[in-house]
Amino acid sequence: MHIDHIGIAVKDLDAAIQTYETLLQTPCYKREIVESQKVETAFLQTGESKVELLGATDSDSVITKYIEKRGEGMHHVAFEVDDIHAEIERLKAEGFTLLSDIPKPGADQKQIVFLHPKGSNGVLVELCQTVDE
Ligand code: CMX
Repeated sequence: MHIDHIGIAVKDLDAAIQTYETLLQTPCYKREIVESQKVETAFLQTGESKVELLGATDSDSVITKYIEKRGEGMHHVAFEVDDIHAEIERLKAEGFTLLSDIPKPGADQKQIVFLHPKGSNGVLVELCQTVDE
């Protein structure tokens, strides 16, 4: 596993893109709506990893709920894996709570699955695997 990206929940995606473009001195290279998650994402490359800015597209998005409860901030850490199905089985056998047994389409050509933050010291962990489009 390696860290693919860090997800940051933001209220205003346009403003956050400007902030992180200035901070990282690199342009946002992709914006993408993920309908199934009710989020709009924006990606910036930093070294071998990425920052994923996450804005809600709907009032019942998990990002809306997250910001209402905890404010803007670090939302999840995503680890890239070679075989997401094998990792799901391995982590289930180790006692982790997976939010789904089946990977779902995420942004940036990924299949994704989440581990509940209660089982990983308060951090929402995403596993992702790059897929061909
Ligand atoms: N990081 C850490 N803790 C989190 C969290 C997060 N991102 N989101 C919620 N929590 C905590 C809450 O603070 C709460 O803690 P307490 O019980 O101590 O108050 C607990 O988890 C339960 O939270 P909740 O508000 O009741 O929310 P739900 O249980 O309904 O949902 C979660 C929480 C993690 C299951 C849900 O947010 C989820 O399914 N997330 C995965 C999907 C997702 O986040 N998609 C957006 C990213 C999409 C992408 O990258 O493409």
